[in-house]
Amino acid sequence: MKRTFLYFFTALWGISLGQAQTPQRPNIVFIFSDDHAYQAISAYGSKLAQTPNIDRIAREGALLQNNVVTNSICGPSRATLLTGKYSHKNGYTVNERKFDINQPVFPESLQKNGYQTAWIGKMHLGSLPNGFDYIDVLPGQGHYYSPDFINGKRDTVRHEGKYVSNVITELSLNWLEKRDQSKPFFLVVGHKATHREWLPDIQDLGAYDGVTFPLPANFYDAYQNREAAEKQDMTIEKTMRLKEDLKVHLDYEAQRLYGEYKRFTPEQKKAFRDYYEGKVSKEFDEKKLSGKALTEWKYQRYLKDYLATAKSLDRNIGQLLDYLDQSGLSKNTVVVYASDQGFYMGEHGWFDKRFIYEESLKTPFVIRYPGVIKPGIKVAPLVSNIDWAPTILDITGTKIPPEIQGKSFLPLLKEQKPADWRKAAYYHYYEFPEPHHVYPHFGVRTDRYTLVHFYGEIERWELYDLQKDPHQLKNLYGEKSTEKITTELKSQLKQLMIDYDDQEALRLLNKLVN
Ligand code: SGN
Ligand code: CA
Repeated sequence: MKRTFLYFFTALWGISLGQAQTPQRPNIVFIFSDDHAYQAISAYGSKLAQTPNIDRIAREGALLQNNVVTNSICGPSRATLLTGKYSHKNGYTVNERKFDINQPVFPESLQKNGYQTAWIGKMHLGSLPNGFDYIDVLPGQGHYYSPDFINGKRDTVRHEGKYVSNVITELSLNWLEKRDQSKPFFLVVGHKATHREWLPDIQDLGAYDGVTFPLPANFYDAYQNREAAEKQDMTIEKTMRLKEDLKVHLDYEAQRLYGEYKRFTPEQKKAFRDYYEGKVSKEFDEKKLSGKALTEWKYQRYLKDYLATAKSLDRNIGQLLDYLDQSGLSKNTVVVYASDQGFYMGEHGWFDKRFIYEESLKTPFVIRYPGVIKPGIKVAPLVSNIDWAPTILDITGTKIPPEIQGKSFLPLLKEQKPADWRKAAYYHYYEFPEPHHVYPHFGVRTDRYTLVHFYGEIERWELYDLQKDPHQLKNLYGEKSTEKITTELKSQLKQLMIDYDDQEALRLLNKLVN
């Protein structure tokens, strides 16, 4: 009798707990894409394309308006996700490096706290980090068609005839089905889309035919008084290749960089040929364009292919969300959608990333957490990708290791306003000269200004007032009226270097300001 009573009360207590507050230790699904610009996401106000499923996460959760990265390229950004640290601390400064697996990563803390962990899809770290019970990842950049995957046993498995985004969803759903149901989980779903060379799924070929995209306000940029911006090698006009990037008279038999076209099935090759030879190349030949008209045609083609890969990405996210709903997992699963960095969609005449300028500095980040995050909120304060690891640890009730450099932004997601929240974000980019000739630089971004110093073969400062010049066309550095703010920003920059212990940058800065 006594026992029945006890059981009854325990059960009641459990129910009321479940109703009153979200159960602890939620699952986390972290959907992590590659090079997906916020300018291409409708939840971020994009008019270029619709992304209904990413929007769904935003509508049911929070959208971060100012999520910056520490170093805007792939490998370094992924290393920051895993470590919650800057590149100079985790050692992964440039893409060519390999991630040093002898360092702590936050999924290990999750494992110790009873979580099952998995990374499926694109990882791009040059090594396989610890902290994952299950991996099934693309080697390096991976392929769009007939992709290979490396599993935990280090076996390579080719998914013949399939499109990468669909395989990633398939593998993720399989893992979710067969996982140990007695444990909460952390799953990274790493997507290859929307990375160059933008090969759409067959069903999305021509998805944006007939659409004319508006040119960004700063598409034509003379790079006046901005030497680094002038000397880069990432313009749509000069750098973007008609053949490999835009598939004009593509050589389907050539062993391209990634051997991508060798991986088509005969049907896929025919579909590509029918579309890119029969329509795109034909149009190109007929128009005989040159000068600005050619650059603008390239811009239109670039967006069409890029957004077609994003269409598949979004559709696949929808499938994953539907699965979470149908399996009953949604209510206790946090879903994040983020990209490894931002990307230029023609701003400054560019594609690619790397620069501290807005479109590659800021990355999309939306997060849904039923019962905790009020649906549809927008988070304005500066959040950094060093904050992602500690936030996930915080959400899962896992102790945040003291060496992590970021801070949990869970309070911001709960609409609290911590007085000591970051007022300025620090940035440091290294990779030079290949592949896009962007000079190394460090800088600081506040809610209103960006101050940056390019170093190496050049020594240049730039200052932007984002309120007056959101398109960053006017370098104010050295102008009389900006002396005071420049001094303030330099001291903020120095303080950030000290706080984050970037000794190499500090030495360079001290030489410049003393
Ligand atoms: C490749 C691309 C570059 C891109 C880097 C890094 N060229 O080298 O345009 O900047 O990857 O991208 S390609 O012709 O091979 O597509 S990252 O996302 O991995 O950092
Ligand atoms: Ca990337």
